Amino acid sequence: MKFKRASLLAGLVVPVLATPVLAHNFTIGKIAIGHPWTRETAATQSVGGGFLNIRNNGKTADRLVSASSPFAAEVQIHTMSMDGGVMKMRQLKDGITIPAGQTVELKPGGLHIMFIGLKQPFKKGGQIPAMLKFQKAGSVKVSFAVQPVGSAAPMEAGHAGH
Ligand SMILES: [Cu+2]
Repeated sequence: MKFKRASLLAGLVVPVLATPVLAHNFTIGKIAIGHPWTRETAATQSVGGGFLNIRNNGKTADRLVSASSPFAAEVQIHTMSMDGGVMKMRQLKDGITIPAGQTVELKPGGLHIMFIGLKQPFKKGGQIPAMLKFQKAGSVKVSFAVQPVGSAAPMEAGHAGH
């Protein structure tokens, strides 16, 4: 918080980036998942983005095919890109390929998990349980750490259409 106050005093608008509180990891077969996180949501918010790193330590490609969570009516896999200055999202119905020996990053402004129809607001410091299903490695239970809302979150505008 000290950092935020200093920024305000300087008269600058500095995005306060959400920093991981603690690293947490999950593995299933050759797939290693690093620090799934999401953002705190407002009471009126019905969607939330989920972010994580997925490493494939195997010798063949795998694919994140679907996800689910008891905290959301539906969980989709999304991509986001700029289209004429507007952030656009679309669902990746085939999921995300994780090439052999590579890491794919799901992060704000790019690939992400989309929690839709939130059953309760995501509270800062909480954990959102979810199941990620991989084509080859199978299903793995993970939890998304709820981090504070970032002041320059590009997600929110893009999610207005949900
Ligand atoms: Cu989305």
